[in-house]
Amino acid sequence: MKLYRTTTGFYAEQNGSFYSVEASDWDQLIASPDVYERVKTALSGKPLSSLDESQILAPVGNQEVWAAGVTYFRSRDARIEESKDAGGGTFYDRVYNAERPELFFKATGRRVVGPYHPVRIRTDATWSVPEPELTLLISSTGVITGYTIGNDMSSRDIEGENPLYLPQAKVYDGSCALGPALLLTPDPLPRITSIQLHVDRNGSTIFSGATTLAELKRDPKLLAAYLFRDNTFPHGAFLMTGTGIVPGDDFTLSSGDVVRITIDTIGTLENPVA
Ligand code: DO4
Ligand code: MG
Repeated sequence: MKLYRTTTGFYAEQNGSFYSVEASDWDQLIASPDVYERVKTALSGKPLSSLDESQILAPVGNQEVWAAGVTYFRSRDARIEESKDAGGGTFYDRVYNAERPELFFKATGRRVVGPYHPVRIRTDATWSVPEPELTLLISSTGVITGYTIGNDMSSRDIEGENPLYLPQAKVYDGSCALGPALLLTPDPLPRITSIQLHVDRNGSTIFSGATTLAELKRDPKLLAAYLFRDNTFPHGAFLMTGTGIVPGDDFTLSSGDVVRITIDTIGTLENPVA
């Protein structure tokens, strides 16, 4: 079952039919550990004929968005390479193998864009990439209650110059896209779930890549548990789980590119680059 936040209200989707969800407060709804049961009651209502895609908003209100890093071997390799001149390389290998994951603050709701809205590259960056990431919805009680698609836009030249610049490489207006829907399920997603990234420029695909959750080194439940250690999230939280797809070193995003991220069973998140 999927849940959408739109300009006209909240909607559940089951088997291609859409139902209005009676709730007035998005934060309260998605922070609840019972969000699945609460949204399920909508399915006894009259289905709508369709949902206007242009009305879909990012599924985030007052939640903080956090991100895990170096959770795939491909990300470890890429970071070692980009930071080797700065002497940062061994840190990435060490965090890939450590018990404690890398977790960093990514965005407030204000910095997040929804489907079809532009993500941004920093004006002072020269090497920018999208990072397609399975994103967890975590209730205020620390339970994973759903999933969405995330784009952790990143400035590789800035983080490569010095790992201490990570917050500047990662956190800025339009640096994060989430959506289009929340897939609500109490079950972990299968390891065969695929994540695909396409970047189009002038109508042609200039980069495509794919991975699966089998390549994700960390258990999502453990990532959520680390995030909730000594931290409370009254509105719940989103946690991006890291990228397993990194384009080659000669690739950088340009204004006008279109980024499409597809995750099996969740959907496709599409954003132009401003
Ligand atoms: O450590 C730098 C960022 C890592 C990251 O964002 C990722 O692996 O997805
Ligand atoms: Mg990332």
